[in-house]
Amino acid sequence: MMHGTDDAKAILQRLGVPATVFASGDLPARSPINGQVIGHLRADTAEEAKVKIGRAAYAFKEWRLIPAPRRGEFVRLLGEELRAAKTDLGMLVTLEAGKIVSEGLGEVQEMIDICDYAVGLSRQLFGLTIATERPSHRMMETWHPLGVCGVISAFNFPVAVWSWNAALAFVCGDPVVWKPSEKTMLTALAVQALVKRAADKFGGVPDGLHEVLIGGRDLGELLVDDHRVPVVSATGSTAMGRHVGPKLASRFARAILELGGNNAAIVAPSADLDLALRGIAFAAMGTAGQRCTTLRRLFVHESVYDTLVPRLRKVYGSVKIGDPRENGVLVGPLIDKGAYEGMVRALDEARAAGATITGGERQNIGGADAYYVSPALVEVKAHDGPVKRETFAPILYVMRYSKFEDAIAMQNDVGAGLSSSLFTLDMREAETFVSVAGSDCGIANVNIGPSGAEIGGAFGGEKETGGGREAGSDAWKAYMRRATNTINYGTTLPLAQGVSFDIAE
Ligand code: UN1
Repeated sequence: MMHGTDDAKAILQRLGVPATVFASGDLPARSPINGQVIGHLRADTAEEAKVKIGRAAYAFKEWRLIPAPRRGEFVRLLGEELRAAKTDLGMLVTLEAGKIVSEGLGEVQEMIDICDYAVGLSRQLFGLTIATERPSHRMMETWHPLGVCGVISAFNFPVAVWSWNAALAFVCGDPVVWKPSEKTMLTALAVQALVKRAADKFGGVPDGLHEVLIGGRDLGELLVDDHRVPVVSATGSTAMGRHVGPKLASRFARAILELGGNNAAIVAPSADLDLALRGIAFAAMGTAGQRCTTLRRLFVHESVYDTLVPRLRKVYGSVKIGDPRENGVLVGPLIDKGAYEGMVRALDEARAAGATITGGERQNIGGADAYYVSPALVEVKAHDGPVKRETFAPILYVMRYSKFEDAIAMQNDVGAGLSSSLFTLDMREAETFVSVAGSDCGIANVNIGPSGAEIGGAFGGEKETGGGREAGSDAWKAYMRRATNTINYGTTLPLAQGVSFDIAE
């Protein structure tokens, strides 16, 4: 068995982070695998953070003038660095966030994918040419770089969510100032070193194109409040979003919010139950229930409940929990004690309301400072109480339904609106689910679970999830500003709407 501490240090050094950076300071970086401290970092002071934002604002003046396809070349080089570093960076994600190896690698793959996407996008940042009502006029849209993009990211996808924002921001002409989670600062430093490698290869990247703020919530606030940052993409809880959203609105900055989810799956009578079982297991237990897209609520039709749920109970009882580096382990640790306590609270509440719980116990793995739990399958009587809020832990609440419309209504009857799914072979149900009368979420899937989206689609959700969209489709538009241009190449000045305004001379 590898030793977490030494491993992380060796990886960081290979990725180009000098040992001095994580050798001393007030901020301990811990591994949830065993609770051990794997480094110490020094927090940026408010003054230092402001200087970094200033450097990024200065870099904008230069970066915005570099043609977008050239900016794309920088992102292509970054993608190459990520390919070369995939094993190391993936393992660092495993060490710092506790993901199983395959998911750690998957997260880095997601970064590579968005880089590839952004390279192509760098030649497609186009606007429309629009018919004008005036003769000898042309009307068009131009998309311009917006300015410094602030990125606030969470521990659970410590690097992929950064890359969705950064790869797009870079090709769109925006520098990035990144405030990573205090729980995953080492992966952020590793990424910063890889960005630097790509920048050195590119040559001529302005100083300050990418800055990392190391520290606590105060630095996130500072970023949110700084008028030199016109767009902030923030990933985290709905509570965080309620705080950040109004602050950004008060200075008319753009907010890309990716907040809580309380994602559901509906299993209909016609569902392929083998497929549903696999889909549910990955979505509910994967990443130890710590994805914003994790499956948290399951509505099973009464005609298949007694076939599916016992099978699910069996899977819950047999899934391997343990050190995420070990072969065969599917469920690693919770991030910390707070996460464990949140899980206990939710389960206590459900139990008090009469739920039947399979699993949910703390496991004796990794020592006193590590928090491993068996995933909990919680059969509830009513769609109420803890079922209706997000607990960032592997808890799956299961309920019966009899009418499809009721299942859709329950699935929509929560604050969050991130992701949703339906298992069915009935095309009427499938089409209804993805129609306006179906799921109210930003992501609605059929015959796959709610998690594990690929980068080509826009990622994000409605209602208390915050409304932001990141990654694919036209999410890039949030990182640019649109100018509508009307050009008169004639010799007269016809006014729109037939207005006349004849001056005497
Ligand atoms: C998150 O949990 O913040 O769709 C992001 C998914 C991943 C991203 C999750 N591609 O589950």
